[in-house]
Order: sequence, then structure tokens, then C-alpha cells
Amino acid sequence: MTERTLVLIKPDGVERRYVGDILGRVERKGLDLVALKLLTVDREVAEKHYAEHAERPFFPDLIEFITSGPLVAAVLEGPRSIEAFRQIAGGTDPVAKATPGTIRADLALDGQKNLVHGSDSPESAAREIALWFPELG
Ligand code: RTP
Ligand code: MG
Repeated sequence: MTERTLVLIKPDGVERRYVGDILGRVERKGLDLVALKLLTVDREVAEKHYAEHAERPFFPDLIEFITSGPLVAAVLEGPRSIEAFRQIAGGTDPVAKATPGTIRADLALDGQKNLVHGSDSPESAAREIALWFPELG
């Protein structure tokens, strides 16, 4: 079943010039690009995006990081695209959790500056796509 997912290449990914590498992996996996933009996100959208983590101790730092510079937001489409993107992203902690060959394991070290975000469920994907791409609605 074809579905959509919201992907971010976080500010560390843009700063480290991995946009092409990461989008290349998405294309080689076979996922379709539906929408793509570069922007610096404001605090309000960032806090809504990560609302599920609002009570976590790392939340203020996470918002600081995600608003710190330009990022790439994209909507991907394909069969099981939500799980497929999270598979190529790797686990949250690039060293302890991500499998070799994934974006995070190959290119990151830091548990916060882990290069990418991908929606984790159909409900999150719908909410996040509406938040980042209201023009698609
Ligand atoms: P994401 O939401 O960004 O796709 O990452 P995820 O599902 O793999 O991980 P999640 O638990 O949702 O955490 C969201 C992001 O918060 C940062 N984080 N920092 N300092 C910490 O302990 C910590 N834990 C998480 C990471 O940037 C993580 O991707
Ligand atoms: Mg998450």
C-alpha cells in the first residue's frame, strides 16, 4: 500500500553537505519525492513537530538544534515508505542503535545531531505533512 512520510534533513545534514548523499539514498531505495524545500524553521513549528517530547529533558536543546539553521523538509511516497525510510535512517543513536549501512550509522556520531527525521506512524506522517506542507492539503 502506497503511503506518504515526512522526512527532514536536519541542520547538521545541510551544514555537513549531506543533502545529496541522503536524497541519493532515498532515490536508490525507490521512494518517490512528492515535495521538497529548504527552510529555517521557527520555534513554533519546531515545538509542534516535536510536541511528543515536550516534557523530556532534552527538549529545549532539541528545539535549539532544529531551529539553528536551514534544513530540508520532504514528503516521500511509496509502498511502506514510513518504515522504509526509518530503515535506511537507522536507529536514533548512530553508534549504539543504528545498523551499519544506514544514514545515521554511516555518517553520524551524535545522539542528537543524527542527520534525519522520519515519521514513525501513519498518524504522525499525516500530522507532520500538514504541519510542514500546509500547501499540499
Ligand atoms: P526523529 O523523531 O528525529 O526522527 O528521531 P527518532 O524518532 O529516531 O527519535 P526520537 O526518540 O523521536 O527523538 C527525536 C530526536 O530528539 C533528539 N534526541 N536527543 N539527548 C537525547 O537523549 C536525545 N534523544 C533524542 C534526536 O535528534 C532524535 O532524533
Ligand atoms: Mg521520532
